[in-house]
Amino acid sequence: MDALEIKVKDTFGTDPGHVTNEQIYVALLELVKEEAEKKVTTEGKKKLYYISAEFLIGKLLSNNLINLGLYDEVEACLQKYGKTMAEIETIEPEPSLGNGGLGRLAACFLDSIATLGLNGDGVGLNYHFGLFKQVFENNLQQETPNPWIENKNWLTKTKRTYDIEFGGLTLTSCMYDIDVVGYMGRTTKLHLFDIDSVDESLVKEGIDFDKTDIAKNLTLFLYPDDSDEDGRILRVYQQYFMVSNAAHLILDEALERGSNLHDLADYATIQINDTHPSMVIPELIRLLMQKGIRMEEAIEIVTKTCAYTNHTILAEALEKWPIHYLQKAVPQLLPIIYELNNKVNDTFHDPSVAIIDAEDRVHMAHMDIHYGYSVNGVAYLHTEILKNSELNNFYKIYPEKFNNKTNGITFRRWLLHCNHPLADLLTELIGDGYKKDATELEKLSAYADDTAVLEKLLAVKQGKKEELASYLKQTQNIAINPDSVFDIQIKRLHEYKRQQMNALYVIDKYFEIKEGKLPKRPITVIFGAKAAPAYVIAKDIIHVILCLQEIIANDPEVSPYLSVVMVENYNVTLAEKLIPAADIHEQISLASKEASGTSNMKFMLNGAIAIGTEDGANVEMHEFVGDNNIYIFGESSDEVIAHYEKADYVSRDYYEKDPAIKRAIDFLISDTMLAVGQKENLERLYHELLNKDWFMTLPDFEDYKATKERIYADYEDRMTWAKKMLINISKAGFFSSDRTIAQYNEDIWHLS
Ligand code: NBX
Repeated sequence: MDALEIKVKDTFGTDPGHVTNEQIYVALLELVKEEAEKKVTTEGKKKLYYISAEFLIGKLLSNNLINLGLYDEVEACLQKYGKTMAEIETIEPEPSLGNGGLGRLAACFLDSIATLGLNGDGVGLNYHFGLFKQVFENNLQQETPNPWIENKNWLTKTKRTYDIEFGGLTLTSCMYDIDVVGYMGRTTKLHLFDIDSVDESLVKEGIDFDKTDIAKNLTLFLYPDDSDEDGRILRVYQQYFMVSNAAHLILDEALERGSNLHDLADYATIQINDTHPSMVIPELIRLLMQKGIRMEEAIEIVTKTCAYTNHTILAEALEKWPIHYLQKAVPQLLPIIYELNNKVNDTFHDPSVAIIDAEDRVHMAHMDIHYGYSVNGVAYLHTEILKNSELNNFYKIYPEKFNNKTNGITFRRWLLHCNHPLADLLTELIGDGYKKDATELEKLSAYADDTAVLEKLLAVKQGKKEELASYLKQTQNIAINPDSVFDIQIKRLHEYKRQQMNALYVIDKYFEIKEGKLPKRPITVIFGAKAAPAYVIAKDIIHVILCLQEIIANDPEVSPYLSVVMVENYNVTLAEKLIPAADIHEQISLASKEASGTSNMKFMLNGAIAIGTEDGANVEMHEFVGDNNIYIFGESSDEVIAHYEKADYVSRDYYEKDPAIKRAIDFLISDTMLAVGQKENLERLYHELLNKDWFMTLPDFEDYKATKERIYADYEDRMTWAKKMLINISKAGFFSSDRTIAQYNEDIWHLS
């Protein structure tokens, strides 16, 4: 009997043919948990704690089965009983415990930490509601709650609990674990802290709730709306709860393994994922002092233990907490933060590197840089910008702390799991060594001129496009033409990512088609994006895209040649369907603003071709594949930074100079748009683009348009295109998170 048959027999007393899909799901869940438990890694004196407010893990079942080497057996067994993994997978809810790239990166990193057999765990929060579920109504985004914890799930409640003190309130934590199964290797843990008193019934309409009752709402939501003060203070409570639990756990485990705490840095290293966990620094100092260590020494110990990763140069995303928030939520940290600040001021006499600024706000990143031993950016260009401009004053003080760790993705989820036909083709051509060592993908380049192989590659892509088309039809009632070019932009909605530039291009194309200039092949432009609930302009951009979708679909002159689709509730599960089906992917951020990007890597691995700016990891991709295999356009990061320094960008100049831009922007408030859209939203975006446009939509438009024409024309030479696909795949090995994690370990963590 197969493992699944045994499990179903033990649990339900029958065979898989006589139970529901839900029961099969439960049996597989148990099976995976048992198998994973056998492989837990705990070796090594030193342990890594990757603390992150987000772990966007996605569905786990198929991925875990693949990593355990059980997938094929289970799939074959299910087939015997007339079922498929695809059916079973639909039962699993997606844990959406993250916003976007930062959270998904943390999940990829855990997979690689486990796969490489490193002694390291993730630490975060057990949000009861993940990132909101997006629904579209009247071409507008609405947010609804997104629960994911059902009776049977991946969480295992442990016995570990701590009393966490806040100003005037003590809450008892409990720790849940999720097994992180590495590829053919070992298992590590994701520890998610929670409290028992959370009250899900606080959520009544939409995603609003009473933000003041901390004992009932502490872990209710990921990133509760922070457009008001109560929401922001709740975030401070959440962050402190996360890091205080982490600090207790770290000290306890170090003591258990023989540390005397003076030597903590030999037993623990902490990676602070952006500034959300930064309070771990003062908290650890506080706890060490409680254990009798003098402050000076406690500061030294912690500085040798903590390392910080920066994910953004956007000023508004760098956390600065008003002191009075901390005073309210975590008064016990203030004496320590004041002391850390005084030491900095006494040494450097430079307000630009102070921890507390003149407006009494605590700069979390500044604390990390002074009191951590490593500061890293997430792609070459990003780290250079940190060193040479954004954090230059810090770089001058601590050049030795700064290092780059270009992001990576796990090839298990983003190839083996999401694209079986491609993985099979690769295995047929170059063997399966690439599954363990991604650099072996290079071997593929031997087939760059092999027409039979190129034909097969195109066939795999076509199959995935057809799959996506039927999936979207079934799940969202969206019809797309699998014989059109799939041109995809999926990522959080933000002005710097410039979805609005893509939308203006769509409008331009719409006019061209109306004028009789028809594309050689129909084009399907696909978007997937959630906008932060309080980010008004981002929601207006979604509105415009949805309006365009409706207008074009209902225009018989245009719809045979162009369609626009915005998928609803873009998440990891949808990404796994969209990425393998893409022909072209859009990485069109304003140069200097996208720290790295990681969807670019996923698309590349799946044989899609990028149109992009020289930004984030695009720069490295460009170097790897060369000019012929990527479409780069637009101003450089130096040019963009110069615009900001000189404040010389005037969007209206572009509007007046370029008739295509004028026509596209005017269309936003045309009768055609107003017939399907909301006046308020459309006019607001129109004025924003004309009068402000902080993220510079217009300077690159002309070059973008010309580059799009080139890419669509090149697509028609199918063999040359297939060669580009093959070269992209063959050069993707560098972007494996196994490489990234090996570098973190080599340069920062030093785990055995
Ligand atoms: O982190 C993203 C960057 O924008 C990407 O360029 C990068 O590839 C990725 C991984 O390094 N940052 C990100 O996702 N940030 C957040 O989601 C975020 C969430 C809350 C917050 C600030 C940032 N307060």
